[in-house]
Amino acid sequence: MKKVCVLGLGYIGLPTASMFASHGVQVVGVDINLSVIETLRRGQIHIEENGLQERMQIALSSGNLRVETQPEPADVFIISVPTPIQADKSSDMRAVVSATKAILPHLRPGNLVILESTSPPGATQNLVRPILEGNGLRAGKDFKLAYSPERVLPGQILRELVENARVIGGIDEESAKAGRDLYLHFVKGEIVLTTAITAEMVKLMENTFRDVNIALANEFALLADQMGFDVWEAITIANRHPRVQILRPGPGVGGHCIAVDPWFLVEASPDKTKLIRQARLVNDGMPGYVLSRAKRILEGVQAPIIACLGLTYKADVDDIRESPAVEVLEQLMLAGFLVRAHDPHVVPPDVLASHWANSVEEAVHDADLAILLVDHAEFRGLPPEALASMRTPRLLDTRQCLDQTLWKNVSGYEVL
Ligand code: SAJ
Repeated sequence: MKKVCVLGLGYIGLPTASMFASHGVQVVGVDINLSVIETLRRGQIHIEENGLQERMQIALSSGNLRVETQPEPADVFIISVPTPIQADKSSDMRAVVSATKAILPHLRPGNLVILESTSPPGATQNLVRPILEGNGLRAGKDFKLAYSPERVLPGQILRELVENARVIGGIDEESAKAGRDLYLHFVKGEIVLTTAITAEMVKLMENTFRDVNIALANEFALLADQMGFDVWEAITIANRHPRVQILRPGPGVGGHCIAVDPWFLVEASPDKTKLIRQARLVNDGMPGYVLSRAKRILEGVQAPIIACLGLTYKADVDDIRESPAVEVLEQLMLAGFLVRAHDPHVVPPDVLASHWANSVEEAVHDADLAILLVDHAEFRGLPPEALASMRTPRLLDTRQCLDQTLWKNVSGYEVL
């Protein structure tokens, strides 16, 4: 029976810790944020994720999961802390460095250390390994070290943790095999073993693939606006081709993964990543494009009020990190528009308290334009009557998520 210490109890660490614990493994979950630990000790979770509350309670009541603010001796250490980018788009690896340093006093011969945080290529070998070797133990000889990225989709994390294929990149073959034995506790998908740098690149390539493809869809939407064709219809028809699968345009790309990870590649090799960089810039330009559409729609309207529906980075989650919807809201405010915001999944941050509406009705009342920024389930079924109390009913649907049979010919309705 192994004891696993999971460092970082966020969107990845908490589901992973709960999953191991509910499959009979003794787990110590560690987070430096005391309020997270207190919330978890009360049996509550600090993030929204389908089924996680129940899974965590099963883990806690089994006695297999404990949560602490400091790591302790274990057989396996899993690092799942945030790796954001800084203002200049370079990677911020401080959390990985400090989590690795926190493991060091507890590292014993025979241990396995796994880095799960999305990291720049080479981080396992060049950043984590030297820190862990600081007390004289040698990676590969005295302890095992591997990189195994999380590839789960927020909103479906618990299912995908089990069913997705899992890649484990060892600094040597023994490390990769030890990782496989560990994840076999709950992973039912294929487990693929490779080298650490390949596993790091697999993760970055997957998210970059998606980012570049979304950028292409967004660029088609910009062309459609200029040339006067319906981008959604054109994409639907193009996708009937057996080898074409164009993604969906939208107000931009958010979240802590796809909007971030491609920059790790740009940082690693600026010369070789021109397409990747350009795709990031296209996607980051979309909130500004939504602003320009709003300005065009509201030309000549005196002191217009805009209702923003949805603030999260995508549908049916509570995560507003790197959210293009928040960026749109901020740009509208900077441009001097009066705004209201409503999102059924979000507790309003203090800065938005005076702009917050608790329902769609409250948000659109007397407004001149509603901008649908997130295709939450709560919004998808909105009927045109939902706009009845607006000063003039106008809706910009940036996700084409409303029922087109109801909305297509409604006056004041536009899609991105
Ligand atoms: N988006 C579009 N158009 C699309 C698809 C997505 O504008 O056609 C936008 C979304 O609205 C959102 C952003 O892109 O703002 C990203 O959403 P997503 O659903 O594509 O991905 P994430 O960030 O929730 O999760 C991704 C997943 N990666 C891939 O699909 C390659 C997931 O599997 C990863 O585990 C996750 O990143 C991660 O943690 O890296």
